[in-house]
Amino acid sequence: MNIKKFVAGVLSFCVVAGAVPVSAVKFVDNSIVASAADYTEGTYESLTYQKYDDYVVISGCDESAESVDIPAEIEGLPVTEIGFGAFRNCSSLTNVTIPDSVTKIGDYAFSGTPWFENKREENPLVIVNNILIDGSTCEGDIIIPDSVTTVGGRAFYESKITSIVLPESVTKIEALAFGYCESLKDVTILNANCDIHDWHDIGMYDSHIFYDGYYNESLKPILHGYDDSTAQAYAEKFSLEFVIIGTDIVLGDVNGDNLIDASDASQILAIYSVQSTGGTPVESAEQLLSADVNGDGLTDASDASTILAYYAYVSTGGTDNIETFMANNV
Ligand SMILES: [Ca+2]
Ligand SMILES: [Ca+2]
Repeated sequence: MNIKKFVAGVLSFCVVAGAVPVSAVKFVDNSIVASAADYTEGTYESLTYQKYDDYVVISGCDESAESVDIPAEIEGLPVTEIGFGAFRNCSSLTNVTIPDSVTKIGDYAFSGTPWFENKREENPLVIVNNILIDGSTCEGDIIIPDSVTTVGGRAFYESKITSIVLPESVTKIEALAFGYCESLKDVTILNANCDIHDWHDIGMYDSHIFYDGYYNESLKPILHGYDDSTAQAYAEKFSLEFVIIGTDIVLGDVNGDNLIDASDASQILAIYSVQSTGGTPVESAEQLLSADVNGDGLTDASDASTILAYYAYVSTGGTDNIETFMANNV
């Protein structure tokens, strides 16, 4: 990632929100900030942009804009990024079209726009181009759907989530994704090579996915992941407790008895019942993962009914595994 841009973004946010003491700013090397202008600026309709050597970042928008169609290319270069807070003051913005070329969306990019608020009402996990940009209104135990490839910066900032499972599809977790989640106890990362944001090496104040240098470090979640994974290295680096999970998660076999049958369906409904009343299920992260049979991030009746359908299929001589069965029948 481009550190320089992010520093500039952090500084501008601090000025707006006054969230970090002024003394914090002195930790940032001014020579780094001063050289941030390795781009040229331009405008495209109601948008402002920054043109780098081989890509373009949307950096801002006319605050009165009501509808924006972001182009896939500007000046012949792909538009790959929407910058930190780019649309945050567009209080009339109700329509946004984002091209597939966009693979990174900065913190607070759409905060406060009607477009963003509507999306969040539809689903508290706001996902754009497979980037999870916001889950800050979520509470309790969360499983990220397996379409998501990136958990964006500050995605769950100050949320009341208590645990979260990141599927193998998640290849990147950006800065402060789980910042200041004071109820967060368990984080399971199922991609052994996940790129987990870590600023510790560059000599600035500590800032990574859970907190920055001003955080109460007694509130440390437990990381769960595979042996020899980036999650394990991360846990060691920041002195977080790490639990090694098994590598043999069997979809649908929630109780681990090597059968996929009605008892697993019952257990799924029990998990759903506990979660829907705000409780925390006793099941392990692996069990919760195997319970989300259809991989939509929810453990609910549709998973249970899929298991029952599969059980009926096997009972009448079917030999496909559950993944193949679902691919053919759902
Ligand atoms: Ca079972
Ligand atoms: Ca499900």
